[in-house]
Amino acid sequence: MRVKGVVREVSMDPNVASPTLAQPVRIGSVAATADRTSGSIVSWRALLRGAAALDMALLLGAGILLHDREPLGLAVLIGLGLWLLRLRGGLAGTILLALVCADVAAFMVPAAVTNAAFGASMTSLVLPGALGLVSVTGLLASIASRMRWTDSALTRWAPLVLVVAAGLVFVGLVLAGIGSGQRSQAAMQPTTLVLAAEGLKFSPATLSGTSGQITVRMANHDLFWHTFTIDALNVDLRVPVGAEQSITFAAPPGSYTFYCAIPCHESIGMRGTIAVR
Ligand SMILES: [Cu+2]
Repeated sequence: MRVKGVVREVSMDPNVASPTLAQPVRIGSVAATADRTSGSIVSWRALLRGAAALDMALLLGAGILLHDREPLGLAVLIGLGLWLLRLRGGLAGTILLALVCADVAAFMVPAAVTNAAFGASMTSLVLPGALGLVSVTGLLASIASRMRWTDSALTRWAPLVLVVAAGLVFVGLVLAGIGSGQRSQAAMQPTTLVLAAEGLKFSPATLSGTSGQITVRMANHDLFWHTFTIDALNVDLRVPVGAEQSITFAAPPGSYTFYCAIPCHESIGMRGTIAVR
């Protein structure tokens, strides 16, 4: 018998075998009743779908606002994972979503912690924080749905947590949009060397200037803090998420290495040279 809606969902869901749904259900109204009497509003699978959908929306928003292709690519992968969830019991979708959630969480949780440690604004805490929270939720739900953990109080509160996270992120994105509009109107000094940090790289990675006072202005298009650091000249410019900062310093002629002092960033390529004539 082919029935739409909740029955199809429940019959595909590995949680039907869990103790909370002791009797296999085949008819719509019975399925709904059984789910409700189990005391949980959502199953782990539904939580995974919700977290993945929210993650996708956040990554799309971040990608569009920050003009960054990496979040957009991750959002597409999540869309693919959500589609794969509907096929053959959803194993491939669950695995793909778990991998993407783990990847996003691995970058965003440390980013939120680093941003907080550097005394970042609320704006630059909210997006990495929410992405980290939602991704950890998605990862947990993907594991729980395959391990057939009993739906519990965790799943009962998860929708509320996700809604609050989404609200915070929306406010953060609005503030970030307002901030970037204001920054683009700032006048630039004629002697300023301009560079950007994007995708964990400096662009350009080679700079040149004339000896004397040099001003470097750096824009950070990533979701983490970056620094422009030259040990030899005692230069350490810290640039928050989505912001622009500048620093002026005295430089005698020579070639200097600059790098990002955030842990691990230099080793994965955040370094460059500045030639002073
Ligand atoms: Cu960095």
